[in-house]
Amino acid sequence: MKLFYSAASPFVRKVVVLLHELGKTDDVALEEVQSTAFASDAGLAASNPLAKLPALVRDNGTTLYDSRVITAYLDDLYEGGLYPAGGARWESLTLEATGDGIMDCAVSMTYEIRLRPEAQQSPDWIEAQWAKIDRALSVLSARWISHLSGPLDIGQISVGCALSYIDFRHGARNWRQGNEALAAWHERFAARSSMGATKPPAG
Ligand SMILES: N[C@@H](CCC(=O)N[C@@H](CS)C(=O)NCC(=O)O)C(=O)O
Repeated sequence: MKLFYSAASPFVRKVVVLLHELGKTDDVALEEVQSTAFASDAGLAASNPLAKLPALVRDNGTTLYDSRVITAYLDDLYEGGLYPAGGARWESLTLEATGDGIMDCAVSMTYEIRLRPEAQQSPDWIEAQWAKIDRALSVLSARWISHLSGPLDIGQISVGCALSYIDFRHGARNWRQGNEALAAWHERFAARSSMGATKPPAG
């Protein structure tokens, strides 16, 4: 299989962390692409009409996207157990959606700051996105620490990658203040070898 890949993307990182956790990195070749909302990579767009990363090309030639579909597929393929069965499944999926939603907001802020000409940037938009992240962090702190501290699941992987992305692109936001328990959980999660192996390069 082949994964359209960028080391800076938190959505891609989710997929690669899952592969590390399942011990299956050798099964998926990484194809690095430079693709932005303003300049889509042609090869990626041919496989995923939305031209978003990640996209997984399977050995039969069909492509899966987006990250949630890819992680669910790989977990199913390898019987990884990162999407628990029964009632716990909905908790894991909701936690995954929370992590993914934080990524959506944080990536949107990055695009506003890094891709749009300064005169066209909207500080109100950036702050509105941060307000969503801030609310989500408060809810993670208030209601999810026990789940985050339980057996590894896709929700933890998503939230771990989302928090690390905030550090990577929006480190000045000081998200740990007021979220001390979440910060302590993240410190432990970030020490996993899967996270160490998928650290984005600076820049
Ligand atoms: N919901 C998608 C979001 C993917 C996404 O936004 N990826 C970004 C990279 S971090 C991207 O490819 N952006 C390029 C674009 O918007 O054209 C997923 O979970 O895969």
